[in-house]
Amino acid sequence: MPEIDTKREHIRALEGVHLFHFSMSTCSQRVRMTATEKGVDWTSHHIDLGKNEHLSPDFVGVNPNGLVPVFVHGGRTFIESNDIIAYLDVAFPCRPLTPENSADATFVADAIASADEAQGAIKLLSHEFLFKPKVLKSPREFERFSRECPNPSLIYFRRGWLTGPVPDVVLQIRKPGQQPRHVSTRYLISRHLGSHGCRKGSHQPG
Ligand SMILES: N[C@@H](CCC(=O)N[C@@H](CS)C(=O)NCC(=O)O)C(=O)O
Repeated sequence: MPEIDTKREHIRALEGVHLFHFSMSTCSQRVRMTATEKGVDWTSHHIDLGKNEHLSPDFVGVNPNGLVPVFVHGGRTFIESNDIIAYLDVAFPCRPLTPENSADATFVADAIASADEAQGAIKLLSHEFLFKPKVLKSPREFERFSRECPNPSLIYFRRGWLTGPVPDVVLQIRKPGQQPRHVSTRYLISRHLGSHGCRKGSHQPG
Protein backbone atom coordinates (compact mmCIF):
# COMPACT_ATOMS: atom_id res chain seq x y z
CA MET A 1 0.00 0.00 0.00
CA PRO A 2 2.14 2.99 -1.10
CA GLU A 3 1.28 5.50 1.52
CA ILE A 4 3.69 8.39 1.23
CA ASP A 5 4.88 10.81 3.80
CA THR A 6 3.90 14.15 2.32
CA LYS A 7 5.95 17.11 3.45
CA ARG A 8 3.08 19.55 2.97
CA GLU A 9 1.45 20.56 6.25
CA HIS A 10 -1.76 21.72 4.55
CA ILE A 11 -2.19 18.21 3.05
CA ARG A 12 -1.70 16.54 6.44
CA ALA A 13 -4.34 18.88 7.82
CA LEU A 14 -6.97 17.86 5.22
CA GLU A 15 -10.09 16.23 6.60
CA GLY A 16 -12.22 13.73 4.68
CA VAL A 17 -11.42 12.35 1.22
CA HIS A 18 -9.53 14.35 -1.42
CA LEU A 19 -8.45 13.37 -4.89
CA PHE A 20 -5.75 15.13 -6.92
CA HIS A 21 -6.54 14.01 -10.44
CA PHE A 22 -6.81 14.96 -14.12
CA SER A 23 -10.05 14.58 -16.08
CA MET A 24 -8.46 12.69 -18.98
CA SER A 25 -6.07 10.52 -16.99
CA THR A 26 -7.08 6.86 -17.09
CA CYS A 27 -5.37 6.20 -13.73
CA SER A 28 -7.52 8.96 -12.24
CA GLN A 29 -10.65 7.63 -13.98
CA ARG A 30 -10.23 4.21 -12.33
CA VAL A 31 -10.09 5.81 -8.89
CA ARG A 32 -13.04 8.14 -9.62
CA MET A 33 -15.13 5.19 -10.85
CA THR A 34 -14.28 3.18 -7.73
CA ALA A 35 -15.17 6.03 -5.36
CA THR A 36 -18.42 6.64 -7.23
CA GLU A 37 -19.38 2.94 -7.26
CA LYS A 38 -18.77 2.79 -3.54
CA GLY A 39 -20.67 6.00 -2.86
CA VAL A 40 -17.65 7.74 -1.31
CA ASP A 41 -17.81 11.55 -1.44
CA TRP A 42 -14.55 13.25 -2.31
CA THR A 43 -13.23 16.76 -2.81
CA SER A 44 -11.72 17.38 -6.23
CA HIS A 45 -8.31 19.00 -6.79
CA HIS A 46 -7.99 19.11 -10.56
CA ILE A 47 -4.40 19.02 -11.82
CA ASP A 48 -4.28 19.95 -15.51
CA LEU A 49 -1.54 17.83 -17.09
CA GLY A 50 -1.96 19.80 -20.33
CA LYS A 51 -0.81 22.90 -18.46
CA ASN A 52 1.96 20.97 -16.69
CA GLU A 53 0.33 21.64 -13.31
CA HIS A 54 1.76 18.30 -12.15
CA LEU A 55 5.23 19.84 -12.36
CA SER A 56 4.40 22.79 -10.10
CA PRO A 57 6.33 22.96 -6.81
CA ASP A 58 3.00 22.75 -4.96
CA PHE A 59 1.99 19.45 -6.57
CA VAL A 60 5.50 17.97 -6.51
CA GLY A 61 5.42 18.69 -2.77
CA VAL A 62 2.40 16.37 -2.60
CA ASN A 63 3.74 13.65 -4.95
CA PRO A 64 7.49 13.92 -5.65
CA ASN A 65 7.01 11.70 -8.76
CA GLY A 66 4.80 14.37 -10.36
CA LEU A 67 2.03 11.87 -11.16
CA VAL A 68 -1.73 11.81 -10.66
CA PRO A 69 -3.79 10.43 -9.02
CA VAL A 70 -3.02 11.23 -5.41
CA PHE A 71 -5.58 10.24 -2.82
CA VAL A 72 -5.72 11.85 0.62
CA HIS A 73 -7.84 10.39 3.41
CA GLY A 74 -7.84 12.11 6.78
CA GLY A 75 -4.42 13.66 6.08
CA ARG A 76 -2.85 10.34 4.93
CA THR A 77 -1.54 10.38 1.35
CA PHE A 78 -1.69 7.45 -1.09
CA ILE A 79 -0.39 7.08 -4.64
CA GLU A 80 -0.68 4.35 -7.33
CA SER A 81 -4.21 4.01 -8.65
CA ASN A 82 -4.51 0.24 -8.10
CA ASP A 83 -3.37 0.56 -4.50
CA ILE A 84 -5.80 3.43 -3.98
CA ILE A 85 -8.60 1.23 -5.35
CA ALA A 86 -7.63 -1.58 -2.94
CA TYR A 87 -7.44 0.90 -0.07
CA LEU A 88 -10.88 2.33 -0.90
CA ASP A 89 -12.42 -1.14 -0.83
CA VAL A 90 -10.98 -1.83 2.63
CA ALA A 91 -11.42 1.63 4.18
CA PHE A 92 -15.02 1.93 2.93
CA PRO A 93 -16.44 -1.60 3.23
CA CYS A 94 -19.93 -0.61 2.07
CA ARG A 95 -20.65 -1.98 -1.44
CA PRO A 96 -17.58 -4.25 -1.61
CA LEU A 97 -16.04 -4.47 -5.07
CA THR A 98 -14.26 -7.78 -4.53
CA PRO A 99 -16.59 -10.70 -5.37
CA GLU A 100 -16.91 -13.48 -2.80
CA ASN A 101 -16.65 -16.21 -5.45
CA SER A 102 -12.93 -16.90 -5.90
CA ALA A 103 -13.07 -17.27 -9.73
CA ASP A 104 -14.79 -13.87 -10.02
CA ALA A 105 -12.37 -12.36 -7.52
CA THR A 106 -9.45 -13.61 -9.65
CA PHE A 107 -11.03 -12.11 -12.77
CA VAL A 108 -11.44 -8.72 -11.05
CA ALA A 109 -7.85 -8.84 -9.71
CA ASP A 110 -6.54 -9.70 -13.21
CA ALA A 111 -8.60 -6.92 -14.80
CA ILE A 112 -7.23 -4.38 -12.32
CA ALA A 113 -3.67 -5.61 -12.91
CA SER A 114 -4.12 -5.45 -16.69
CA ALA A 115 -5.20 -1.80 -16.43
CA ASP A 116 -1.78 -1.12 -14.91
CA GLU A 117 0.01 -3.13 -17.60
CA ALA A 118 -1.85 -1.24 -20.34
CA GLN A 119 -0.86 2.16 -18.95
CA GLY A 120 2.22 2.58 -21.18
CA ALA A 121 0.27 1.84 -24.36
CA ILE A 122 -2.68 4.03 -23.33
CA LYS A 123 -0.33 6.91 -22.53
CA LEU A 124 1.27 6.64 -25.94
CA LEU A 125 -2.06 6.43 -27.79
CA SER A 126 -3.59 9.36 -25.88
CA HIS A 127 -0.51 11.53 -26.47
CA GLU A 128 -0.55 10.66 -30.15
CA PHE A 129 -4.27 11.18 -30.78
CA LEU A 130 -5.49 13.59 -28.11
CA PHE A 131 -2.59 15.73 -26.97
CA LYS A 132 -0.34 16.05 -30.00
CA PRO A 133 -2.39 18.76 -31.70
CA LYS A 134 -2.27 20.80 -28.48
CA VAL A 135 1.38 20.33 -27.53
CA LEU A 136 3.93 22.77 -28.80
CA LYS A 137 6.66 20.73 -30.41
CA SER A 138 9.26 23.47 -29.92
CA PRO A 139 12.61 22.58 -28.33
CA ARG A 140 11.94 25.41 -25.87
CA GLU A 141 8.74 23.75 -24.60
CA PHE A 142 10.58 20.47 -24.12
CA GLU A 143 13.51 22.21 -22.38
CA ARG A 144 11.09 23.82 -19.93
CA PHE A 145 9.40 20.48 -19.29
CA SER A 146 12.78 18.78 -18.67
CA ARG A 147 13.88 21.57 -16.34
CA GLU A 148 10.75 21.44 -14.22
CA CYS A 149 9.97 17.71 -14.28
CA PRO A 150 11.16 15.78 -11.20
CA ASN A 151 10.63 12.36 -12.80
CA PRO A 152 13.26 11.19 -15.37
CA SER A 153 10.91 8.58 -16.87
CA LEU A 154 8.43 11.32 -17.90
CA ILE A 155 11.24 13.27 -19.59
CA TYR A 156 12.43 10.12 -21.37
CA PHE A 157 8.93 9.37 -22.67
CA ARG A 158 8.31 12.91 -23.89
CA ARG A 159 11.69 13.20 -25.62
CA GLY A 160 11.05 10.00 -27.57
CA TRP A 161 7.47 10.93 -28.41
CA LEU A 162 8.21 14.50 -29.53
CA THR A 163 11.38 13.93 -31.47
CA GLY A 164 11.57 10.38 -32.65
CA PRO A 165 9.48 8.06 -34.77
CA VAL A 166 6.36 6.81 -32.98
CA PRO A 167 7.65 4.42 -30.30
CA ASP A 168 6.01 1.04 -29.98
CA VAL A 169 4.31 -0.48 -26.94
CA VAL A 170 2.46 -3.77 -26.88
CA LEU A 171 -1.08 -3.57 -25.58
CA GLN A 172 -2.54 -6.74 -24.09
CA ILE A 173 -6.31 -7.10 -24.58
CA ARG A 174 -8.06 -9.56 -22.26
CA LYS A 175 -11.65 -10.66 -22.46
CA PRO A 176 -13.30 -13.11 -20.04
CA GLY A 177 -12.85 -16.70 -21.21
CA GLN A 178 -10.54 -15.78 -24.10
CA GLN A 179 -6.79 -15.94 -24.61
CA PRO A 180 -5.16 -12.49 -24.28
CA ARG A 181 -4.47 -10.73 -27.61
CA HIS A 182 -1.41 -8.58 -28.17
CA VAL A 183 -1.66 -5.47 -30.33
CA SER A 184 1.15 -3.07 -31.12
CA THR A 185 0.45 0.65 -30.64
CA ARG A 186 2.49 1.37 -33.80
CA TYR A 187 0.07 -0.87 -35.69
CA LEU A 188 -2.98 0.91 -34.19
CA ILE A 189 -1.54 4.33 -35.04
CA SER A 190 -0.61 3.38 -38.61
CA ARG A 191 -4.06 1.79 -39.11
CA HIS A 192 -5.70 5.02 -37.87
CA LEU A 193 -3.60 7.18 -40.19
CA GLY A 194 -4.34 4.77 -43.04
CA SER A 195 -8.09 4.92 -42.50
CA HIS A 196 -7.90 8.74 -42.48
CA GLY A 197 -6.20 8.58 -45.84
CA CYS A 198 -9.03 6.35 -47.15
CA ARG A 199 -11.73 8.66 -45.84
CA LYS A 200 -10.08 11.66 -47.49
CA GLY A 201 -9.79 9.78 -50.77
CA SER A 202 -13.46 8.76 -50.74
CA HIS A 203 -14.49 12.44 -50.72
CA GLN A 204 -12.52 13.22 -53.84
CA PRO A 205 -14.52 13.52 -57.05
CA GLY A 206 -14.52 10.38 -58.90
N1 LIG B 1 1.23 3.61 -11.87
C1 LIG B 1 0.69 4.91 -11.63
C2 LIG B 1 0.83 5.71 -12.92
C3 LIG B 1 0.45 7.17 -12.71
C4 LIG B 1 0.58 7.93 -14.05
O1 LIG B 1 1.35 7.56 -14.95
N2 LIG B 1 -0.22 8.99 -14.14
C5 LIG B 1 -0.24 9.76 -15.37
C6 LIG B 1 -1.67 10.08 -15.75
S1 LIG B 1 -2.59 8.57 -16.08
C7 LIG B 1 0.50 11.08 -15.16
O2 LIG B 1 0.37 11.71 -14.13
N3 LIG B 1 1.29 11.48 -16.18
C8 LIG B 1 2.02 12.71 -16.20
C9 LIG B 1 2.90 12.80 -17.44
O3 LIG B 1 2.95 11.85 -18.21
O4 LIG B 1 3.57 13.84 -17.62
C10 LIG B 1 -0.77 4.82 -11.20
O5 LIG B 1 -1.42 3.84 -11.59
O6 LIG B 1 -1.25 5.68 -10.45
